[in-house]
Order: sequence, then structure tokens, then C-alpha cells
Amino acid sequence: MEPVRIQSEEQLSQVLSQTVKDTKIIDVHTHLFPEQFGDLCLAGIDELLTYHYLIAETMRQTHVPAERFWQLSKGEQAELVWSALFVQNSPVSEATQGIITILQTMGITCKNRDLNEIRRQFAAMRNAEYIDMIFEYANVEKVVMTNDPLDKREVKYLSGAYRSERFLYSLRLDQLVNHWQSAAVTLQSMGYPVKAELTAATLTGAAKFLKDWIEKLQPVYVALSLPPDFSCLTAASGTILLQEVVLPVCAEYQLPLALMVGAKRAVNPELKLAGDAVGKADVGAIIQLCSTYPQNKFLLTMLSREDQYELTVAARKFSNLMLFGCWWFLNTPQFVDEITRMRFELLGTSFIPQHSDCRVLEHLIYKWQHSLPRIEQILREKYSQLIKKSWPVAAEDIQRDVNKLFRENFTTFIRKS
Ligand code: FIX
Ligand code: ZN
Repeated sequence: MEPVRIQSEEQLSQVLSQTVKDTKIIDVHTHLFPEQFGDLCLAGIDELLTYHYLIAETMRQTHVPAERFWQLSKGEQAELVWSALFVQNSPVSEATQGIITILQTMGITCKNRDLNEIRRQFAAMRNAEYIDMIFEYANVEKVVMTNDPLDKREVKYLSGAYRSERFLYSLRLDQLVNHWQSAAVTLQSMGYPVKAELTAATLTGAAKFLKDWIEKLQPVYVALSLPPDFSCLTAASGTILLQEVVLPVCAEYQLPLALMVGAKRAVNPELKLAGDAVGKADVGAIIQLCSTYPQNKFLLTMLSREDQYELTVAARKFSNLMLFGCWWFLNTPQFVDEITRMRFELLGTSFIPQHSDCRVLEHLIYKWQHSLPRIEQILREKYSQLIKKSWPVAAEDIQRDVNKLFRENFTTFIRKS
């Protein structure tokens, strides 16, 4: 049977919205953990309010010294954030609007802006199906976690046999690659024969560590964040580890390497996680990696707005380069719109438009509810232009494209040959 052509704007909007609703998302980068990971599984209003995005904003609106803030209990921190950003000021920033979206979607009322009332409503909702309910609200099927076996709090959970269809592992190597001196000490304590200097035996030991964890976790990819000044040309220990250990092991196991480039870590260390900033990076270094290591696959996101155009053009040149997400400070309505539009115009449907970067379970609701309609709107405009030019657009075409964007571009890219 001939596919049915979409004839009108109205029909287009209806088919596209329904298709987006019917397409379960694979969220390719989060910091979420399942309940089996104990206190690493964050949920509820106090965790939401103490998200580092909101802590940074609270520090601007109050004069509480950071040191004092960190001495407060989690509940007291949440109260301070609530008062500073939701009572004393209007919640207009993206991260504060996110809280409002979550409350509204979950049917939580806050007429008097009373945090205790909100806490009671959250508590009343917690039951065995809570996680299912949040995934359902967000229309997300699976999330990729960020797993670091060198993280003392996490390793005990990673050492168990936890495996799930919903929470997929990714192996994060920031400690190993960016902080080799301290990583070497931990590896030694785990029995790997490594030294602070990167001798041949040490590189072999580091590779063994990596292979052991790949075999244990079966991650969907290996991940690493790189500073803005990353270059392949230096003899920095991180560059050596990347080139001599990470890339060969990833190639051997046919695992993509997800690079997140451009975070300037700890520009204000007093703020802890909230103290990271952004710097313009060098897309030339990415081009060099993609061309020097054609047998490797790279998932890539960059933090600086200024890098987006060059990076998108680079992706046109290398099929081993898959762009993903509008990361962190770029995950705002304006930048999602700008970056996604450019990517559609230069890459067609061959990219992964968004990831959530959630740290707290309910973040899934707002991160996706804020970005999905923008991506949908850009697609609507593109299909509409095609229809006006008499190109036949069918519901099946829309289903194929939406499925690629939110699922298949990722599943195909991580597939082993
Ligand atoms: O490196 C990362 O994975 C970043 O996403 C985080 O470090 C950052 O703190 C974050 O949560 C951004 O959304
Ligand atoms: Zn992240």
C-alpha cells in the first residue's frame, strides 16, 4: 500500500506531535543511578533544590559564604535555595523554571510557596512505582549512567552484579586520564602494577584496568571530559594515556569514546561542582583525533557556544564522529534552538539532538519537557517547507526520522560490527 502523504500543516502538526509522544527516548548521558545504588540514587525536592546549577545561582542572590553553605544540612541548604530563588526572587532562570515544570507536571501545588507543603506532597507520592512514573512522565525508556570505578562511593555498587535494561553503564575515565597521579595510587591499591611515570609497564597496567572494567560492566561507551586547552600535540600525561591506552582499548572492544570538551573545572573551587565554567576549545584537536584514529568512533559534545559551528562542520567530514546534546550551560531554550537548527541544516538527521545530564531523577521531566518541543518545532518547519515544495512527506518518514534522532542514531553508533 502507498504511504499516505501529509497534505496540510494541521495534519503535519498532529502526526509529528503524536510521533514524538510515541517515541520512547534513550537518554545518552545522565548522572542518574538506580535505587540499587543506595544513596547515589537522588530523588525528591531537597535533592532537586540542591542541584549545583541552583547552588551557583543562590550564591549570587545571597551573601552566604560558600564555606557556611556547605556546613548546612541538605535540608537547610534546600531551604536557603528555596528562599533565595523562589521566594525572594522570581524563578526565571532555566534551572529554576525546571523546578516549576517538575512541580506542575507532577501535580504538586505550591500556592503559598511553602517548601514543607511541597515536601509533604513529594513524600506522599513515593511508592514502589515512583521511578516508573517519572520515566513515564519524561517519555524516557533507558538512560546511560556515568560510572567511575575510581569513585570511592560508587565502586562498591559497581563491584556487584547489577545489570538493567533501563540503566545502562558508561565507563567514565576522568579520574584515570585527567588525574593520573592520584589514579595511579588507587590502581596500585587495587593490585595493578603502575607507577606515577608513564612507563611501558604502567601503560600496560592502565590498559589492564580499563579492560577489566569494560568486561565487568559491559558499558555502552567509554567517556571522558577534556579541558578547553586539550591538544593531541602535547606530552601531557592525559594525552599520552588517551592515545596509548584509551583509544587502542576502545578500538579493540569496538566501543565509542564519548568526549565532552570545554569544561573549565573548578574556576571557583569553593563552590565544588557548582564552580566549573566554560572555555573555547580547539575543534582542530577533534579533527585530528577523528582522522588519526579512523578505527575509533567518537561521540562528541562541546560546551562553548563558539565551538558549535566548527564542530558541526567537522562532523560533515567524519562518519566516525557523532554529535550529541546541547550540554550544560547550552541546555537553555535559546541555545537548544540555535544549535539544533544549525545541526539539522548541516547534518540532516544524522546527530543526537539532546541528552539530559540529569543528576536527580525528576530532572528527567524538565530537561526533556523543555527541549523536546523546540526540537519538534524545528522539524515541523523543515517538513512544512518540503510539503510546500510538493515533496511527498508521509507519516512513515516522520516516524523513521524521529526514531533515528531519539534512539537509533545512538543504538546504531554503539553497535559492534
Ligand atoms: O562532566 C560532565 O559529565 C558534566 O555534565 C558534569 O560534570 C556537570 O557537573 C553537569 O552536571 C552538567 O550538566
Ligand atoms: Zn554530565
